[in-house]
Amino acid sequence: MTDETRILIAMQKSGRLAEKSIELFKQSGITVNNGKRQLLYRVPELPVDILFVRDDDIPNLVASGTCDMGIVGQNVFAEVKLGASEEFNAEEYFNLGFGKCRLSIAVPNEADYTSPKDLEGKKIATTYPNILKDFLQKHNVNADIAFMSGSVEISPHIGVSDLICDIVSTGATLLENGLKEVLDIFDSQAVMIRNKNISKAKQLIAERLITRLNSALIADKSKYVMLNAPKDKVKEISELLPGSESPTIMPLADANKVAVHAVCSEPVFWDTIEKLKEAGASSILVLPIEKRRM
Ligand code: PRT
Ligand code: ZN
Repeated sequence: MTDETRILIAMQKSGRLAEKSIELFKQSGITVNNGKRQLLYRVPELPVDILFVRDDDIPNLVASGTCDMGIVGQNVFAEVKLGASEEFNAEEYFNLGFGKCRLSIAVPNEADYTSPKDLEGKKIATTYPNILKDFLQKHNVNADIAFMSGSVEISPHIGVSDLICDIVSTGATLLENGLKEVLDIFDSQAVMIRNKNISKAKQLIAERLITRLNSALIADKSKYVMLNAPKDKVKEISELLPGSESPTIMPLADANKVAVHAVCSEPVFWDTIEKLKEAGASSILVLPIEKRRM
């Protein structure tokens, strides 16, 4: 009988998602310690326990109800779900915005590629046979899938495959291996998944946790912008501030200018700064917001 008063979340023990997951929890005011010998961690601030495992095990741990929720890449979740022989009792719950990558088809630099039809009869090496199979079926293409658990990028050079279907982030690995990315078949990011039959009591805890994570994610994107603006340009400059509702306008010693302070809920990119300057803004300061309660 599981404890109905706490939820158990599966998290990657070490790897690309581990650090970011812990960081997000910390930004949400939740302490997580994945001490090397510790597999189970009891969060002090919320009725939440964390189980540290390999990412590949997370979808099934959640689908089976061993864990209530889990943080995993959408690529791994889709791969396990597509390969499940019976009803899969886990679902995507909340996108976490980190761990972004894509599953792409890549061919040797010298090879030609124009459309999925060019994959017909080819041998494709991948760690994601189910997602690839699903893609090929949708495009009515018959190809031979060669499963590899790692080092997929070297397979065309050693004659194991004609081309590959692998995770790409910056594209540097493909470049180093003389391969070119020709088709993105699946976009991924880290996602919180949950068991479909989670109890009402646990659902309430899950919602409390998600509210906290969401507020940290929003705060991460939000910036506090301070600038000085000519009085007659305030309206134009305020409209340039991304995702800001109503900025605070304050007088300055120079009677022709005012100070504008605003919380921008969307990213403030360099081009926004350039536009603000062009519109007459000066002394522009963009500050991170540590946390925002909702
Ligand atoms: O030990 P465990 O089984 O838990 O971890 P793992 O080694 O299986 O996974 P890990 O930690 O490498 O990745 C976890 C998740 O991070 C993946 O399932 C993706 O959802 C996500 N992710 C984000 C990535 C990448 N970016 C990424 N770049 N996963 C893998 N890569 C690899 C890719 O396979 C390729 O070898 O990085 C290389 C390509 O990177 P670029 O930047 O050169 O294109
Ligand atoms: Zn793994």
